[in-house]
Amino acid sequence: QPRPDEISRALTADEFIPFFQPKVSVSTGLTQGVEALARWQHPRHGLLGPQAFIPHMQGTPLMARFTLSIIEQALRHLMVWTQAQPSLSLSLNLSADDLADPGFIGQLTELVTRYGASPASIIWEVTETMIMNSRSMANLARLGLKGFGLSMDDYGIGYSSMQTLARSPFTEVKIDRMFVNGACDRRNRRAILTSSLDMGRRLEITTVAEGVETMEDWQLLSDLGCEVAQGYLIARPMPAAELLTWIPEHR
Ligand code: G
Ligand code: G
Ligand code: NA
Ligand code: MN
Repeated sequence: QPRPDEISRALTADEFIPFFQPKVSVSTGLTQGVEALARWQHPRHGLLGPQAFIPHMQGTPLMARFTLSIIEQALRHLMVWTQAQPSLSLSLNLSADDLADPGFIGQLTELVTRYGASPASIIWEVTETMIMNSRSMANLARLGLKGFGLSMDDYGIGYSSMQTLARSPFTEVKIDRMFVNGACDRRNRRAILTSSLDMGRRLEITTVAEGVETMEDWQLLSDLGCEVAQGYLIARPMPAAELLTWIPEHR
């Protein structure tokens, strides 16, 4: 249970860093982009995942400081990677606090511009519950108008996903790993996966499957026409330095 002053200290010490997990094309195997996933390099407890700190930042000013820090670090890495692969996209997770803050969209845009990234190369990942209020929905629309990619994350585990998807400027649907993992031998999962992919195609947005762990999952996604895949089968989230050697080997 980290205290606020402990998190604040860690922010100042730059202990929160992004790891990166590749997203690859199912038809070609080529790397399309990377998702930044935050980690805490804790001086005593080692590497900690988001569950250990994000819940303790929510509803406090620490949340915005954290988000901006992760985004800025990720953009700095992206600048280097795009020299070798200009088409590489960067997926960034937003929190509910971020999206509800009226001033935040301006700060995000300013950061992206400062690092010379084009909005089309940045994909903001949001979950359905984050846009249940009108202010967040309006901010999402503003991001869409600026030309950013927008991904509905963890699709399928929410409440009114279809309506939200159809009414919002999403460019991508990311199907939750619950419907990807082991979908080949679980009929109900496969049914939801199949219809989610069909819906994404009909809405003409990019279909992404997360949590691909086996060759069987991969083959099924390929058979079902899923466009992009992410998961341990392809690569685990890794430090930026590792990705620098991973990408050229998987281009
Ligand atoms: O890999 P994993 O344990 O890294 O991530 C768990 C969850 O934490 C993911 O569902 C993701 O949405 C969230 N997460 C990871 N990185 C970030 C981040 O930088 N900001 C926010 N708001 N959430 C993140
Ligand atoms: O943003 P989101 O909730 O989707 O974050 C993705 C989470 O899933 C991260 O915690 C990441 O480390 C994790 N993850 C990525 N690939 C796999 C996978 O193939 N299997 C499982 N179980 N988890 C994964
Ligand atoms: Na995500
Ligand atoms: Mn997800």
